[in-house]
Amino acid sequence: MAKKQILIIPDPLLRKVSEPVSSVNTEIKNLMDDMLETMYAAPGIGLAAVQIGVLKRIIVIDLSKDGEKKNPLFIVNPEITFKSNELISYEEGCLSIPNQFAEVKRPSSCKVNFLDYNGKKKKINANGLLATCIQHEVDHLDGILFIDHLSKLKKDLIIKKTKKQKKEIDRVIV
Ligand code: GNR
Ligand code: NI
Repeated sequence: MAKKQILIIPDPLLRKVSEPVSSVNTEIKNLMDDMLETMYAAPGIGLAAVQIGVLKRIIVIDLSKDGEKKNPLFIVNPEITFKSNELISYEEGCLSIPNQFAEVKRPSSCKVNFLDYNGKKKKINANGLLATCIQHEVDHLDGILFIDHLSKLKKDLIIKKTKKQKKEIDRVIV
């Protein structure tokens, strides 16, 4: 396993649509292992392959808390088959938009068809934070970021803050 670098906005790759996986082979499993290691190290509760620069429709999620047994969820080629009319608001963050958080309203539950780590067809019925996280990650696969769900004012402010932060980091390194 290897920890990979996470792309930060405004990296243009983050705006591309990812391609479906044709077969969950060893190469894909190695990629999923790298994604999980990268997500745990960040740390984050979810990661899409595009965030490490790979345009494939793959997501890893782990909502287990510190000290609890790890509970990784590998999701390949997700298809959201149902979204509730009821919405729920969570304060979202994104590893590709470091240190910026905002409340986002999304359907409070959803149903998802996908392939698991072994390429087996699975279905889950998600609610609460899992439903939010799955939708946040599936958005990544379509080049969508949580800031796209905010007002232009909030979105532009977060983009500005992220650019300023990056400049400060670059100044320290150079
Ligand atoms: O670590 C993450 N936390 C989070 C919190 C609320 C809603 C979504 C997320 S996903 C995010 C990691 C990430 O950027 N995944 O793409
Ligand atoms: Ni994200």
